[in-house]
Amino acid sequence: MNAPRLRPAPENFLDRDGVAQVFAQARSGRRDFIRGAFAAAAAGLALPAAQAQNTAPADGDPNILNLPEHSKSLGQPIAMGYGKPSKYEANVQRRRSPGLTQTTQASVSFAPLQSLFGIVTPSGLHFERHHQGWWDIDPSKHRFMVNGMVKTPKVFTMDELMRLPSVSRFHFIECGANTGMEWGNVAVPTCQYTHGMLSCSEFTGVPLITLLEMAGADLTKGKFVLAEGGDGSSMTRTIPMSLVRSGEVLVAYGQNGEMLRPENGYPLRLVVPGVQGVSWVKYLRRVELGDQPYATKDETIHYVDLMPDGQHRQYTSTQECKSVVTTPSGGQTLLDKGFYNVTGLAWSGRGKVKRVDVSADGGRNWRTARLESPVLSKCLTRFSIDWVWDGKPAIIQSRATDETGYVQPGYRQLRAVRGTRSIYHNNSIQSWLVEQSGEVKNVQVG
Ligand SMILES: Nc1nc2c(c(=O)[nH]1)N[C@H]1C(S)=C(S)[C@@H](COP(=O)(O)O)O[C@H]1N2
Ligand SMILES: [Mo]
Repeated sequence: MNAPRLRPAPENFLDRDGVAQVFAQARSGRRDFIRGAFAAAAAGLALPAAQAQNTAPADGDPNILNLPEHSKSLGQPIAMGYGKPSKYEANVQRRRSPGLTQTTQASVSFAPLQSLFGIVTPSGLHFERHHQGWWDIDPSKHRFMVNGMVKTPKVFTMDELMRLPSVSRFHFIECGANTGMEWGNVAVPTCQYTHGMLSCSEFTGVPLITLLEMAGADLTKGKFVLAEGGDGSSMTRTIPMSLVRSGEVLVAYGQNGEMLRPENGYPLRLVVPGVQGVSWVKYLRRVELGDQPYATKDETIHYVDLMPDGQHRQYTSTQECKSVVTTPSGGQTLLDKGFYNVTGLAWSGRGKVKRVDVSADGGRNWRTARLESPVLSKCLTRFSIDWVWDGKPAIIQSRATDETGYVQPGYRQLRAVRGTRSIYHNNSIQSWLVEQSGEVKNVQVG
């Protein structure tokens, strides 16, 4: 049995020009554009770090006793301060796609899902979506207000919030526009770009219901809250009280054991499990209790779904059940036939993932994958399955089912209902073509 060997996408896999070219070609509707991007990228292929470092002598080698430097002499002094990843991991980066937005402040950086293990996204690799740039706000000056249908409107300092009973929970956050470039046809080459507006963290904070109760909220008449951010984008979203009342919605300051990162909303953000990222208002400064939806710009002009009949659907906030194989995925190369651990992520905005099936023949046959623990509600779930590649072309897919019994649709099924001109809530089955050469490409089937 061969050890699994994968060549990661090299650092310069998609340079600025490469990506611009991919998007330009995608817009012009060409279906074979990915080939060009891959050829361009292949020119920059570097020897992977792990291979370059592999200087271990073979059996019988007369140099067998030549120990490497790190086994013979003193190592580095303690690192102290805030730790950093190995220099050999320098290609594991968030990446921006220049084709998507015109300015760096109103933009997205995608998480490198293909390089991650387990379910937690390291905070420094969490995807970013800013409508008007990020801020590093002085927590001693930050205030959070609760008003509207409450007896006593309240203004909290960070110190006051952090004295209250807190909870810590693992949840995914997915931008509603994740996979949004792929509605009409294949548009981007890697899993980072198809699915990387997705991350998962342990969030720590105070349930919003606690703060509403402290302000004497009218919980019989109050049906919705408005959440408002402190940045210049005037990010405002309506959240139904049914979610708030369950205790799931958090006013969070912690992420993966430390304070939120500035780009993720430091010092305070809303956590709305299962709901698209835009409702997770960052730099949270106010929540107002009301009796009807607020119909803000971010839920009437933006974040609506264009249906095939030309009408727009509003308030489609839940992220339906979805999954993606992260290894092997677009941009990677299988070096050899033989054994591989096929692995990926599954999630549902409606609860726990119940099952993931994997196909290696474009959906004709399916096998049920292993779900790695923990399997948590509204959280990423890691799945994996054994696969022996026979060296022939193969199409790898994953199909998730959640605890409500909902099954992730394929493109034919999804487009029959949603058409091809939407942006948001594309939860189709993803297909990766493994070519005879071992190169893996983004394709769409069924
Ligand atoms: N204040 C504020 N909150 C915001 C945004 C923003 O631009 N400003 N972007 C929203 C969108 S569209 C998404 S997808 C998520 C992204 O969160 P992240 O940057 O932590 O990944 O934040 C949401 N909250
Ligand atoms: Mo978003």
